[in-house]
Amino acid sequence: MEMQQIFVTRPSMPPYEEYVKMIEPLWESHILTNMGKYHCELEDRLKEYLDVPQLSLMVNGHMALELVIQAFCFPKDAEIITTPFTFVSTTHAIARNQLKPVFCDVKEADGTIDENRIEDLITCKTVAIVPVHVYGHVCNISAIQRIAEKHGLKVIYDAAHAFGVRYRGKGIGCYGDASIFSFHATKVFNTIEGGAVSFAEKELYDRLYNLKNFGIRGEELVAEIGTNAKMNEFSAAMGLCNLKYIQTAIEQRKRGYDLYKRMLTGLKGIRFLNGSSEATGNYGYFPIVVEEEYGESRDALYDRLRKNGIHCRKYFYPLVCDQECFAEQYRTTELTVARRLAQNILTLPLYEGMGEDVIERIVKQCLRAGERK
Ligand code: T4K
Repeated sequence: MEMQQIFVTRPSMPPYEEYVKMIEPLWESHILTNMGKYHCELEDRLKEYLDVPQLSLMVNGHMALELVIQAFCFPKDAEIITTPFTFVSTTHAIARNQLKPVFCDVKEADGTIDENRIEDLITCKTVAIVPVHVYGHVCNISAIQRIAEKHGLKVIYDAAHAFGVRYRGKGIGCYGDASIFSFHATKVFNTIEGGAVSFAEKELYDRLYNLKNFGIRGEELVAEIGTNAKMNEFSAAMGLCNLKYIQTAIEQRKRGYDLYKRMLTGLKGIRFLNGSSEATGNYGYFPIVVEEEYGESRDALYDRLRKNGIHCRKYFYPLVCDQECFAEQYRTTELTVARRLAQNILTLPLYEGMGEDVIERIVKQCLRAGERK
């Protein structure tokens, strides 16, 4: 019998009939995009679910970040302090705005930006901080806010991984000047491709609207130079269907996450990253750190799992600053922890509806190399 292949994630999908029923009216209306009915409905529903004051829906998480950075109109060549331990999109969004990323080290415990190292990197050119709630782990929001206020900087959170996370009783998108979310197929909540920006300042809504719709304000009026980053009706319909099941999706992920933790706890050389105790989790990822005492390198474990049909990911290796497109282009900073983490990190498969037997199969492979403490 052929071995079942397991991938790092598997998109959540609503019941087929529900989606088909949802998209059927599109054959009547023929309105397929450009802020249609489902687009507006999803924008409202997400504002409510994410518990944020303002929200603008986008075609994907990347454009959400690229456009919100653009919306703040920072001077060209200004510097933005960010993390190298992220998906390349975070840095691309900064660089594509002709701004300079300055990479700050991260923390061993959760992989988020090390707030104690930010101030040393601030120069007269610094305009903003773009931290990432990596794996849905919440950054040290109060410390970052204090630094930003002291130096007059904007804070734009890359919350691509943090859908539905609540911190100190509020939606995660309420913090900082803005946050972006990703609704990509591989995320906790998906619209196939999609994303959003959340923010407090009302005026930002019009600005983002212009940027995502060519700056069009009327049939004969283009008010500014924008691009096209609108979400279409098929994606919005997928979002409306998936949103109905989000609670179950997160609960199922939590069950998988807890089972992994129970079964791997005590395995020599395997360390977990922990999110803040003041935040709720969305269990989007299950990263482990493979340390020396494990007796096998992260890469060897990755290869062995792969040979056994288990396709993990080294999220996030190599560090973004070491990628060919960025290497040696920006100011060098000390990134000891980030380098070590990137070298040892492995994200194990986790998704909605993942069977216990699948997790047991993965854990069995991990146990083969490690020794119980
Ligand atoms: N900021 C951060 C911190 C991010 O992590 C991301 C995206 C962004 C910003 C930008 O948001 P978006 O513009 O993407 O909305 C994946 C995702 O494509 C990406 O969304 C995500 N982060 C990143 C962490 O992971 P890849 O290159 O690893 O994806 P891929 O296609 O190799 O998929 C991984 C596995 O998932 C596959 O082995 C199989 C499975 N899969 C994938 C897709 C696309 C499926 O089963 N079905 C599918 O449709 O980047």
